[in-house]
Amino acid sequence: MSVAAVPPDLAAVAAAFPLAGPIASAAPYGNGHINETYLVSVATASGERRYVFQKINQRIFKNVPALMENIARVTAHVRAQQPRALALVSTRAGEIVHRTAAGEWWRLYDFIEGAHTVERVTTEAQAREAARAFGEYQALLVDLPGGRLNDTIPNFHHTRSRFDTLRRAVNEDTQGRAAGVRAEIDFATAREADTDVLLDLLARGELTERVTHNDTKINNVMLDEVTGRCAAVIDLDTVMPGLSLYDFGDMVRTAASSTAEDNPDPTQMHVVLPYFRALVDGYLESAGAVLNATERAHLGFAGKLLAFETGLRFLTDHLQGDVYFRIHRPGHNLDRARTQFALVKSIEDNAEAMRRIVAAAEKTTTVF
Ligand code: ADP
Ligand code: GN1
Ligand code: MG
Repeated sequence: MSVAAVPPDLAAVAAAFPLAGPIASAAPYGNGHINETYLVSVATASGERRYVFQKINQRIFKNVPALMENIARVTAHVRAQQPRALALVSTRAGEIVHRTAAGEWWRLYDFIEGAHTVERVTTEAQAREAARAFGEYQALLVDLPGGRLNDTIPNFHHTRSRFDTLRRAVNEDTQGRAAGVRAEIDFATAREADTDVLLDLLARGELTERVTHNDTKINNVMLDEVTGRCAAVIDLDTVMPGLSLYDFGDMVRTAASSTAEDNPDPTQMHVVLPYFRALVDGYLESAGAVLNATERAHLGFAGKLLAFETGLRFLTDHLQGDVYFRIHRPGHNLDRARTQFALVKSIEDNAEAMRRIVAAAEKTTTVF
């Protein structure tokens, strides 16, 4: 899992927090594309205790205090109802995040024991539980006190603006890569109209802004080792105002897909209908009462939109020189874009079957 060496200043960062004992070990952890995550173990009189340190990516998160304020509010609210949920550990000075002399931002979470994340769904039960958990999270946040959360990345899931950014990247072509990705650019251009569908519904008042997670990748939910039930929803950097369909769509993208998002062979990517059915069932079980008819009717479309949007973002990053998503090999973002677009195509080809799945779960008419 390791992606980097332990930074030499981790011990100094750790000193800012009231750890339960001296550090016994520290190692890079997880497979995220954005932040740097470290698992730190400390020795205590009663045995080992573990923590998760994260260095927040400031290139992407421009206003870390606003982001951390969101996380502190959301974790406090959720923990009142889910004792095992993600818990921030404040610094010795009582701050929710630590700023080093060099200007880096670090935060600390208690390690959630007895649970793990998965990179791929392998059973319908897992898909159902992940969707139920994210849906429950959504439902818990309906009555979050304290007013609107901060927009930590403006227009994060504004698919029209993601499309326009791709178009600009193509025109600027700073890396001279556009000629090599004509087919992908054409694929995106042919689907431009999709980018406005949810935004138009929002403008017409048929969709409602809610507090959403906005990064409901399957590896952002921790499942209990023994029961397989959700232990905690994690990775709250993008918790902010959004559409519930973005949350559902990203689950479809990552949990109802046949292979990893970066498989270099896009022919291996397709939508997995039994997992899609499990996601619909799980999400409706917990969030069904919160969702309106338009939301429920667009569950299938949301999967296509999020795969499309994420493909647009990967393709844009490829054209711009891989400045946003961490890459592990040359062409990594292009592989990711191609494989996302293969998923879009597969969802288009399976639209009728998906419509029937939602209708069966819903017993109402769905649109796609
Ligand atoms: P990123 O934004 O880079 O994806 P995450 O917050 O998702 O970062 O953390 C990366 C990985 O670290 C997760 O997929 C999970 O496996 C692990 N992780 C994160 N927070 C915790 C925690 N509190 N307890 C246990 N594991 C965690
Ligand atoms: C990033 O941080 P991580 O790996 O959970 C990204 C998501 C993308 C995802 C694609 C803040 O998520 O929006 O969908 O990669 N997070 C941010 O794998 O941009
Ligand atoms: Mg993550």
